[in-house]
Amino acid sequence: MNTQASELRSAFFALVGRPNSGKSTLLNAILEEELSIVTSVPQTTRRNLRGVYNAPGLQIVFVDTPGLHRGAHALNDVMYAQAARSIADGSIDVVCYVVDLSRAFGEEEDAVAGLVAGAGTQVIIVFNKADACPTPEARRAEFAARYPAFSDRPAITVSALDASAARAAFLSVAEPLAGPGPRYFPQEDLTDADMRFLAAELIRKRIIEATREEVPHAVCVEIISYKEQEDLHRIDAAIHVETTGQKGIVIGKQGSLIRRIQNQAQRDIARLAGARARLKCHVRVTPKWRDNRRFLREMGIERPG
Ligand SMILES: Nc1nc2c(ncn2[C@@H]2O[C@H](COP(=O)(O)OP(=O)(O)OP(=O)(O)O)[C@@H](O)[C@H]2O)c(=O)[nH]1
Ligand SMILES: [Mg+2]
Repeated sequence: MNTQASELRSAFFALVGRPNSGKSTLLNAILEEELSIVTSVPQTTRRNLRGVYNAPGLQIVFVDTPGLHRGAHALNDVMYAQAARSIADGSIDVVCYVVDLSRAFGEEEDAVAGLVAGAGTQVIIVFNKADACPTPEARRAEFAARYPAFSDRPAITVSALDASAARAAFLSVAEPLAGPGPRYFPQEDLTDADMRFLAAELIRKRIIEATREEVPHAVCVEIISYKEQEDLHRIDAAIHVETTGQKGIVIGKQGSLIRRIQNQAQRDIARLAGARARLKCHVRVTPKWRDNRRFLREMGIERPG
């Protein structure tokens, strides 16, 4: 459909909430693509990631953010600051506050609610994981009583795992909130993130899935080199962990785990790139990287602005 520039509507939406509430799952459901990595481990998303939704006459730029959580490391501070900044820096028109109905509300939810209430933007409340809550209506009533600031805000109850239903419910509330505005990104672009970042995320996702307890949080993936030769993408990646014990876990018995991670991530990258991929991973011990601000900047986790 041809649309006059004057008829275009657009908006920036941020997806915010506690870790593990389903922000990235919801983003992927809306975009109908596996753009942002999803795992069962809280604090999977570490950096703000933009994903672009296009419809005739409409563009919504979503910003998926790290779950708002106070942790012990500089990494946690950096992640928190990024998500909080996305709410407060004036670049966002609508905050989608993703609330996990399957978990009780506590101090962490209070902090998120406080930030969102003070955002000065439009707000949509997305009550997620309805399927995992025996009494979603009662939980919603509890939320309303605890956080009266949102009583007149649009709200939907969804299960982001049921992607097409969640997408439809979300878009019916979200689309009318976009005002007149330009297309910020070319219509064919799903994101402005590059293949280096997306490849590192796909590798990290496979490591998180293959390990447990502290290991997923202690892993950082660095792309050492990414070369595209015709239809072959050659990627060299360093997997940073904090201790030799963690290194042993990621490598596995006679290298069995790292080989599996490498093979799985190689397939994921090839699918995303639409090309063949050759991935080589090396595990390195970088003690206390989560408290090393320079390392966090070098890895692009902490970003200026
Ligand atoms: N049962 C159920 N699980 C869900 C739903 N939405 C997401 N999940 C699961 O919840 C977990 C976390 O989902 P994510 O999308 O990674 O959550 P997130 O809010 O992005 O988490 P962080 O990036 O860590 O802040 C994953 O295991 C998802 O499959 C839902 O509606 N119902
Ligand atoms: Mg996430």
